Amino acid sequence: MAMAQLAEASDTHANFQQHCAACHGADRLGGIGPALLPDNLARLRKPEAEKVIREGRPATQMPAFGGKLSAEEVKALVDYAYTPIKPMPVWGEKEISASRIVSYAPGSLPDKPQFSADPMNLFVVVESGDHHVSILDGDKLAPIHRFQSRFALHGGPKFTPDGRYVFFASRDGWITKFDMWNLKVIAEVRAGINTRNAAVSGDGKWVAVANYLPHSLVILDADLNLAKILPVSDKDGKTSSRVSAVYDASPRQSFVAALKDVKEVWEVSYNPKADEIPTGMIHDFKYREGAFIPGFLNPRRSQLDDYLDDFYFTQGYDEVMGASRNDAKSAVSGQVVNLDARKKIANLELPGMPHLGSGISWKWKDKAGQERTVMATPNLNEGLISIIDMKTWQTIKQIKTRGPGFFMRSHENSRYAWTDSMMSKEFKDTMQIIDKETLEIVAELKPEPGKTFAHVEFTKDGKYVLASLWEDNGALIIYDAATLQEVKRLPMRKPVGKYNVWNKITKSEGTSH
Ligand code: DHE
Repeated sequence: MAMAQLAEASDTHANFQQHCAACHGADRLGGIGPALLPDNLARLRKPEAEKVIREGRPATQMPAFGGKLSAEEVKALVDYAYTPIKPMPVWGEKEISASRIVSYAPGSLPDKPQFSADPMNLFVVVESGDHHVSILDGDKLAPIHRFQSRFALHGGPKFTPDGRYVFFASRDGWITKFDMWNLKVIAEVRAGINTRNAAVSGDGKWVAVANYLPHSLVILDADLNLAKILPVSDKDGKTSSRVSAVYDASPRQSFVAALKDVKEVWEVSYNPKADEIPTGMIHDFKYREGAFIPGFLNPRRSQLDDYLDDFYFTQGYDEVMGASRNDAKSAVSGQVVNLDARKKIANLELPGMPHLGSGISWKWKDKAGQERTVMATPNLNEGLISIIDMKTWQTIKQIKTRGPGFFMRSHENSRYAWTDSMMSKEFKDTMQIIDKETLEIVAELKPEPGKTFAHVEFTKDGKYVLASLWEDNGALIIYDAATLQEVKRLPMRKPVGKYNVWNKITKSEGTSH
């Protein structure tokens, strides 16, 4: 390498360490941000990647570097990100199993809650300011415990059906099992190098982990022993893929995974009888014509016309309403996939970049008094909430909001749905309240001008709403869900998501699953 080239390479390396390493990892293997490797960037053309560095990326924490780096420096960083790492780090059976830490052996802790609070009305609050988790008593609206978490937890923590255990996933692959009744971390394992999220099976026996790196879906048992690694690629094994997300579909006794780089959706059965059902046969325990499962913990692939980056289940878990993040400007970016027909059955009219994973549903009466189930989704790119009729798949209303938002929440006992505008510079401090009957915005809350205000969760009975003042010296601001008056503040270090045990395990229609 000539001297000039060497100097350029070392500048690029220095720029990477200064501007990129904190989020994407000093070794480019990912951290709070995704891994920057040619495989992971396959769907992004280089000029687009340069634009992302210059202008930032909507809906993420990726800032704009256009003011700090020259066009040549940006180009050099992109070339660096598209250079393969050799040898690629391996994270397979040996590495996963060796990483497992057990702090309390199964069965060694008492089988009843070691506190007086209602175990069904506890909240788990992720505080990303100092990477801690707080446990709150949802009746007294007060913390009962706080502990250090792994670095950069992301996605919803997932509970076992009895609410006793909760599993957290960190962006760098750690899965943590926490005993809610004994308030103890009991086991941990590193299931990947760069992880999206985790799901817990409806029978509480399995944990599925969706990875970006390596390209795998990892199945653990409930004690975090490795059960199976499913390498993720297309049916010919030619193109491997990151997993966008995995969710539990309890009524189907399966995990459903969305893939980022292959146009397929995967369904992995955890039905213990799955091996007894020959592939291609109609199975009797859940009769559906043409449905079959290819055995226990094996993926059943459905081929799609488009990628599925983000999705929402219908109540029966038979359909997923999904969207790709390919073309934020396209008018029709959504699809409905029936998991038994194993194909797209409808298009969804969803402009911008809908965030279906944050969708919620409720029963709504139209002008003729006819009851319908509607689904509402925020939009990461535009200030609007799309309301979709879940029978006809038509968009019945687009509600204009202050700005692009990330999350939505409601509760069966509340007439209001809450949404934020946290992706907007001007209105990130404003929460808007939608009347679920009239589909109109009826109130706005801006408790601390200029400070990010987003993500709410209701108490078990739906009487109070806990909202995040999303700042390092932030707070949970608690509102009366009916009068919308503030009732209390609990100081917190950048509280992100919060999750109520009851709402989660009963799969309340107002919260994420
Ligand atoms: Fe998330 C959930 C994907 C950026 C905070 N986010 C999820 C889930 C997915 C997802 C698939 C559902 C997981 C589940 O329920 O287990 N998130 C993505 C992205 O693709 C995106 C846009 C880009 C990325 O960086 O990966 C992204 N997410 C963010 C953020 O920048 C947020 C605001 C801050 C952070 O901590 O990283 C963020 N995501 C969250 C939260 C949830 C979440 C708080 C859980 C929501 C819930 O209430 O269940």
